[in-house]
Amino acid sequence: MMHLLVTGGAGFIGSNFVHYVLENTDHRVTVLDKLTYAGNRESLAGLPESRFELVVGDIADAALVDDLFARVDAVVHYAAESHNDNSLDDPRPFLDTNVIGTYTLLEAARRHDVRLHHVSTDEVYGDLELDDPNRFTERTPYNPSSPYSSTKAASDLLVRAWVRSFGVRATISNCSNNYGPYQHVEKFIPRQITNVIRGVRPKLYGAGENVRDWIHADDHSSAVLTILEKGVIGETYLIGADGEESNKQVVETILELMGQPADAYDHVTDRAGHDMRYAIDSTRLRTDLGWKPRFQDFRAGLEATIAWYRENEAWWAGAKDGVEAFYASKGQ
Ligand code: NAD
Ligand code: TDX
Repeated sequence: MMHLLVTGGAGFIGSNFVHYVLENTDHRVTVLDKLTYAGNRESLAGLPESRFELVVGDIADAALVDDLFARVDAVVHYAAESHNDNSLDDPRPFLDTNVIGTYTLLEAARRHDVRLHHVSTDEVYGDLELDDPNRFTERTPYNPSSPYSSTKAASDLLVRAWVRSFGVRATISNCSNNYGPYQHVEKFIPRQITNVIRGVRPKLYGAGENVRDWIHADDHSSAVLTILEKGVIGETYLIGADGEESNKQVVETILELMGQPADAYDHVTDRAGHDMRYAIDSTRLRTDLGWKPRFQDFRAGLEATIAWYRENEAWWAGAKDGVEAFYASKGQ
């Protein structure tokens, strides 16, 4: 049994991880989350008080972080500004949270000698051509494209430096695109599902040929737990479930599953610097640590996610109009 501090635990992937840990282990969880526009208390509603606590605060608050690190056995670091389109609009919060916030946690891990797992993204590797036979591995050079991915790359490099220079006991994972419940409506899949629920046509950036490698959030959670328990200190593990799909294919599947014509979507202004393709080779994680994904059927996973958004309109309705006003101002 461990007492885990989960940063960003009121966000999409963090909240899925907290549910996963409380359901599948005996660990206790304290969440540290600033409850930005992306954090939602409701994603953590109903969890057992004996094993779960939410602390509202900033990961860049050194005094608060110091106090929390003194109380826990390990830290799983999800907190971040996470949306590429927002980073193109206003990069500053990405530097504050993703870079300075991660630095603050690393300094506390160093002082308290606490084990830390840093959650990162495949976007640090830049993008691949559609016909490239290679996928990202732990040896792919860093080449981030956006303000978001460059701050995530910076945070990964800080973790590596704190391991090597100060002996901090840390691991890093770089995961592909997640889908599942509790994802903010600004992101691609929830935006299109909630558009269709509202009678609005899905919006595809550019030609829609860009490819993302989809993984269910529960598979990301099981991988992070595996790395926390069995990962080698200082190592990086790529997490992916062989789920490459073009954005156009995803929109067509959502439309079909929701009873709409497969071509009932609009093409809108493309994202600046839009990465073409992400693809993960997760051989190291599977071979060295024995992990494998449980959700292999993307269509079935999407169907369950559509059902979740239909059943939980109260969870997302408050954010929808503001998000759509933001996109409309960008022609998206
Ligand atoms: P999210 O935006 O849904 O959630 C981020 C959470 O962090 C929110 O609850 C927010 O309130 C909190 N937060 C933001 N700034 C904070 C601060 N300064 N102090 C404390 N809390 C703060 O993001 P997500 O999609 O759940 O992503 C979580 C992590 O996983 C991020 O580090 C992201 O880079 C990484 N990741 C995401 C994906 C994906 O597909 N979404 C894929 C790979 C990696
Ligand atoms: O309305 C849309 N239409 C559209 O075509 C939106 C919101 C997005 N897109 C495209 C852009 C991308 O090619 O869909 C793809 C997915 O977009 P996002 O959901 O914004 O995800 P992405 O930019 O790929 O980044 C995500 O995966 C990696 C997460 O947001 C990051 O936090 C993570 O690091």
